[in-house]
Amino acid sequence: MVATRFWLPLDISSHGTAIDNLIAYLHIFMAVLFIGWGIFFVYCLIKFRGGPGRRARYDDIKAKPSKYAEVVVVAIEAVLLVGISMPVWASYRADPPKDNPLTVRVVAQQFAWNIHYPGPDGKFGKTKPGLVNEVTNPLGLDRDNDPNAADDIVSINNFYVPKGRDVVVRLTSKDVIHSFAVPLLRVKQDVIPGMEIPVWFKALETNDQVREQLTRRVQVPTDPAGIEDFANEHRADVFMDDFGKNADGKPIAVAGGWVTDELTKALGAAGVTEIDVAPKDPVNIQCAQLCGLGHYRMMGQMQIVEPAAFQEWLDSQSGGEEEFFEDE
Ligand SMILES: [Cu+2]
Repeated sequence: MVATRFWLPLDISSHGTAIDNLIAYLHIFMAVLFIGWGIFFVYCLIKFRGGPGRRARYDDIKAKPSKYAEVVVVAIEAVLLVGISMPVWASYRADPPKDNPLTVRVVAQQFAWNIHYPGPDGKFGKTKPGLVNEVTNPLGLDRDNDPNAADDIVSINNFYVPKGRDVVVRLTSKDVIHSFAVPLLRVKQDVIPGMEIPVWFKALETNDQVREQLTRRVQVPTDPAGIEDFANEHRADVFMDDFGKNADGKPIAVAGGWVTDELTKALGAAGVTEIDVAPKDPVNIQCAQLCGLGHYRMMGQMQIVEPAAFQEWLDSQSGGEEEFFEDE
């Protein structure tokens, strides 16, 4: 809780609190160690320094207190590892959830995330490297010969999941090592070509709820020169409210719309001085391994929605070749 408030991003994951507490304990203990050893170091520099008629000492210190300090440090480290880290890791990583999880394959490539859903039959279709077409069939799904593949759904960079349900992600890569990282869900796992590695999470909030929490009030620039900078700064943001109407009765800015320089200008002209904005896609999927020249743009979005809306989205994806372009 404290950690989220001061230095970690928002936590919307069912296992997030345990991870955040662990990070906080480690930092507190490391701070204590850092200060303690720092003081001891300076003490030794002064106490054993050389001077007129005296050589600096390099040999072991035989005193008992330093030995006891070592033992205490080792004991605390053992508690951190065995008592705190390992239980968190065991409960989070040991067994995938079995209670009706949503299972999805995620295939990383330079520089995109291919999200593969099994479709209504619940079975992943076969993929063949020879069928890969980067435009129409990035996974090489064998839709013609494998009945399981016919209804599979592939989405690029847009990972739809329902709120409140366990999601098991089977991670693999088409080319190099990537890392599937979703900071808000406290998930990070290396993605290795030739291996399939499972990772799982349960999202406790939808994107709409996250956006509400990340809403911030900003000043509309009055100086026309500042408008371009303002729009640049907020290029990933949308309006959170409707803002007024212009002279002919048309709305100026509507909730959910992008913050652009035209709209900012129009708002300024209409006398609006403050607006509420929030990130359009607040839950990012990042690649956490430097995987090539385009690594920086290997960014996907989690679309966490209510279960009913998720089902609607699934139904709208017919399982064909065209649906990629809707998501782009
Ligand atoms: Cu990558």
